Amino acid sequence: MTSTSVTEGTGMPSFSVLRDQLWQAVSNVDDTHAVALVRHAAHALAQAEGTSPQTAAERVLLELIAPTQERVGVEWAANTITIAQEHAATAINERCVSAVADTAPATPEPAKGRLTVACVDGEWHALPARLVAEVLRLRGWHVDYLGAQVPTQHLIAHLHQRHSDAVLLSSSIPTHLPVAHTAISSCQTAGIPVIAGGAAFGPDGAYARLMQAGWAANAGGADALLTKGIESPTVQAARLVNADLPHLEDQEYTMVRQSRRQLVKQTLVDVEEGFPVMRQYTEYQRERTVEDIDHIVNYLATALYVDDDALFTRFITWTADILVARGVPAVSLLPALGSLDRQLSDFPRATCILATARGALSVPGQRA
Ligand code: B12
Repeated sequence: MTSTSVTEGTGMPSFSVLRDQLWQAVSNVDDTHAVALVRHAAHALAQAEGTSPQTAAERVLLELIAPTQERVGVEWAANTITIAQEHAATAINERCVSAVADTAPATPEPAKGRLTVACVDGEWHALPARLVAEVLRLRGWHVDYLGAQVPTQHLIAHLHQRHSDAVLLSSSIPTHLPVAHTAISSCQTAGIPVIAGGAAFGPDGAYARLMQAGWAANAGGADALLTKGIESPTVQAARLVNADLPHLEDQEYTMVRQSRRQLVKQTLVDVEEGFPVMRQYTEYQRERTVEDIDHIVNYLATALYVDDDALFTRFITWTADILVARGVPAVSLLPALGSLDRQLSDFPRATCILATARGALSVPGQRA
């Protein structure tokens, strides 16, 4: 990683050492140490390299805090930290973001333009959006940061009230894509350009393009796009989101969404039949199982929405890895997938998506 060598010879520890130190601090729930460390890193980097406080702050946000936050996810997935530790670490990283942002003065006027950064409705992952907002602010934009789960109608009202030049929408969880699509088309209908970002939109932003939105992998990419000038959509009568997705005509998405409860219920019955031991589950274990099945149905519906079996397969293999890390064999997902396959036998796209995921789970020697 180039960042490691950049600090060489400056008397500053390398970014990889700093990342380890920050990880130690957040995993020990030592917020005082974590905040002091990132603040010191921002000051020391600006001095050592003679860069502006804004550039140094951006690098600390993206090369120190963001990877540490990603590691939180990796360690949780590997079952090496608890959910409580994950929450504590995230809270500390949020404090670190504020501390680093405060090391660089506010945007000198006039700003490059006025932006709104928000998470789509239902989306709790605010930290990725916060990082984007802070970096754009450091790069000279005036940014209104609205945080987690912003209902679309309130977002639109805000954009009008504040005369935003563009809106940046963040989503981490793919099951929010249908809602994100509505938000994108509503903003565009109001004449405001949209840049979408975050893991939900797919590895290369394919789902953002499907929804006719701009896309950037990170804040730097968004800055470049905005500076170049993204096309302002012509104000038009409410754009029907279905026009972007002709495959929705087959109604498979709508039917799966509408019968979601029944699908979850029947899948639970079928899985219990296959695993009588489940009848001895505690109330808590049963609730978690229902929740897991509900996630599976929800991801299946989302894969139908964007017409991409890879979305569902990524979710199933991710779930399998989580289960394996907790001592549960990945094949335990197969009965649920089999039950859904039987219940949805009249739906060709759904059965095809399920078959691809089952194939990915059944690769011999893997995840069993
Ligand atoms: C912290 C965290 C939470 C916190 C969020 C708190 C907060 N204030 O943000 C809480 C506990 C609330 C949470 C909840 C859940 N989470 Co969570 N969470 C995470 C975790 C560990 C970190 C997220 C993060 O901050 N990442 C760090 C940032 C830097 O990375 P990033 O997302 O890639 O963002 C960068 C770019 O994508 C880009 N970007 C992002 N947005 C935008 C927008 C624009 C416009 C642009 C241009 C760029 C851009 O720039 C960012 C900065 O460089 C991730 C693991 C991970 N690896 O990300 C899981 C993760 C995202 N969560 C996950 C899950 C499953 C959930 C829950 C469903 C759990 C549950 N069963 O309830 C819920 C969902 C809640 C909801 N409705 O949204 C899964 C998702 C898996 C999947 N395949 O869908 C992950 C991947 C966990 C894992 N390791 O597997 N979570």
